[in-house]
Amino acid sequence: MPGVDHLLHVQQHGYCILPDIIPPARCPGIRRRLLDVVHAQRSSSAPQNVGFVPSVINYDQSFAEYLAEERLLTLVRQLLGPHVRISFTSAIVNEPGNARGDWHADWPFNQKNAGHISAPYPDAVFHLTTLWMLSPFDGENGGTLIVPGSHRRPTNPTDPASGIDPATPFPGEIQATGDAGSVLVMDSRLWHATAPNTTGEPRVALAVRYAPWWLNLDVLRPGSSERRRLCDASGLGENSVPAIRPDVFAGLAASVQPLYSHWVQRPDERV
Ligand SMILES: O=C(O)CCC(=O)C(=O)O
Repeated sequence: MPGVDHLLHVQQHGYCILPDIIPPARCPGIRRRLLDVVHAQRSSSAPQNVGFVPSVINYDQSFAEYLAEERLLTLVRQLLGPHVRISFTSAIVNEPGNARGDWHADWPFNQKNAGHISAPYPDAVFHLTTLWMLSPFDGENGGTLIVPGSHRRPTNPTDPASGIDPATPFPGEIQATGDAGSVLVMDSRLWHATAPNTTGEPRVALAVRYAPWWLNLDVLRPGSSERRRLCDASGLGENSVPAIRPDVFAGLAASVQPLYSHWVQRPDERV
């Protein structure tokens, strides 16, 4: 997207792609580390042929210095205000043969989660989803499917009342593509879906989400009373984001620590 005003692009279309947030020469090493972690720690709840590890930063910090990269954080702050924090840090590997996923908007707009803002929701930026391309994203290996402009709609296909079949291709859908080291920045309301990887190589990514200081994240925290209360009351499930180990937090760069200080494991807490 050379010459594009990234802020305007996110506001108008719901997404933009920032190139070179990770220097391309660093990507193969980080990719290998993430594949090793996914091999050892993969979550059993992810779809078939999708390797997923929540709070992957507890196992590998090779990418951590880039979480506060200046161009990225400037854009995040323009959209969310000056005081931001990280809500999710997950590894996502689309392995060869994975299936196309359902259209959805991310937390807190996914209506299937216990912690969600009910549709119709207000037209405002509450949360950002960033997908970090450790592999190049292309049309064959699972570059994320998106519906440009869908972030301005007051609902999304996770809501049965939207009348949208989440499993069906949507008019105007495109695939987000970019070189390794690029970051896809999306308003979390943007409708998106996992794309199939029809190549023989894994598509390696990080999903890092940024929240303003005022957004209550407690429902995501394993063992929190808020989580219990909302899950029990709604009967719905919720993403689980394990706390950051204190030794991992202590080793993070001074520019990155403020993004995680709200989520450091307490002495009485398990990760
Ligand atoms: O990995 C992808 O391309 C999409 C991931 C996704 O849909 C999500 O994290 O919400």
